[in-house]
Amino acid sequence: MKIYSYKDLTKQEVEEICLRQLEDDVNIQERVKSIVERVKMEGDKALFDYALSFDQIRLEELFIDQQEIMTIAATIPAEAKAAIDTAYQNIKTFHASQLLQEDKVETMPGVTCWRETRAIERVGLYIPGGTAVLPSTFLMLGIPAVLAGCKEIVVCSPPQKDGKTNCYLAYVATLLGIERIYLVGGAQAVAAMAYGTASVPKVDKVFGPGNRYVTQAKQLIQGNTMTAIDMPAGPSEVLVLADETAIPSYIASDLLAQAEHGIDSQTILVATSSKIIDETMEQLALQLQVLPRAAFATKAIENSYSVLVNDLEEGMKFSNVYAPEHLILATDNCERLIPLISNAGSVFLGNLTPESAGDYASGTNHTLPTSGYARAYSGVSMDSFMKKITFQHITTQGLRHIGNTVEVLAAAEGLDAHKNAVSIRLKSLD
Ligand code: HSO
Ligand code: ZN
Repeated sequence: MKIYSYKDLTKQEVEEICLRQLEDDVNIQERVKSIVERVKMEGDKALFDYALSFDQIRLEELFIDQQEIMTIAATIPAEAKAAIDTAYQNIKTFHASQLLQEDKVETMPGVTCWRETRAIERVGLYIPGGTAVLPSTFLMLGIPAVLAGCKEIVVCSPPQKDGKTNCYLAYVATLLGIERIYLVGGAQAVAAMAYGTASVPKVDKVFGPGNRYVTQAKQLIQGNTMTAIDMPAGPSEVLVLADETAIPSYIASDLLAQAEHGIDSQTILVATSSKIIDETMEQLALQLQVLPRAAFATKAIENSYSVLVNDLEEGMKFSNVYAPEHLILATDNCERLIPLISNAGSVFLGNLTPESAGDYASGTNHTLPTSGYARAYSGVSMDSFMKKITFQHITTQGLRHIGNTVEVLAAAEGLDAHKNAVSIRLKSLD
């Protein structure tokens, strides 16, 4: 892992090392375009064909139904069932707490404005199933979708080797009351949910992480259909900010937890002491030896780096330019740094708060902005599954108060019909 010294970096160099590299994009774009186009034109037929060519499965049907889901869910080991139950409760509690009703506001006497939330009616959840199947992602997307009251929740996940889904996803589906899982993966799943096919219903918004094909497909359908997406997603990443009180073996474990996601994951260590960096590298090598996914993690670590900073303020400056998906503050008195954070997806405070806790079970959502998008985007929350509709009501007294202001502004813009919509009413009041 490369080590930079912050004081030797120019502003431009800092920006350069904070850029996430996405190679191959033109290539992927072309391939995704043709997949999306084929799904749009041929619907189910394209999905059956892609299941055969990409997943090597000859599917009889594009989904498994409630009966099958229940049969598969029943095979879940007791320990995993209990863990999913605990995670489910915590995620539900945290997300339910976001459902606050805003007050009505009287901006002038007789002029009342307010907002009401309505669920997005049809949402599509993409649950990856490539190098790792992620029931945790099903919880993170399914719980807020159900709590928000989305009427139709379409779930797509690639088929397993047996042409079905696994017991963890099936069990989560039973908890959420989801009666069908579509066995469709990759860019074709995103296209199917955006355009709709004979089997897969069209949705209003597509959620979920995925590989570069899925990400590209989401971006494509966002531009070409009326379907929205949760956020542009890229490879997962973590930035650990550490001072002398940090524990190198813990830091190494957090870096590796991120690195094992995939070869393009990024793990950044920003530290105030080169001793901590050196000791973390030793721990990294040790822990890597016994990791089953060492091949992914090693590649990811090669793409990553450390930055030596003078103090934590300098470290926070770097972190805000990087805008990490996950920020771990492995520092003494870390609460004091909270006001300095301006860009991050989700923050983990102190030595005993690993990112894994948030990935699975503490309650916060793990669908977060990557690749620097944390500068402008938030992670998935209840808001992601709802729209806010504004309302207003004006009484006689209200119209008398606000009428002239509107008339004058409309005249200033040369929009007489606008002015008249007020004048005609004011006259009838006299
Ligand atoms: N770290 C991933 C989420 C995840 N981790 C799922 C394990 N399973 C992106 O936030
Ligand atoms: Zn993770």
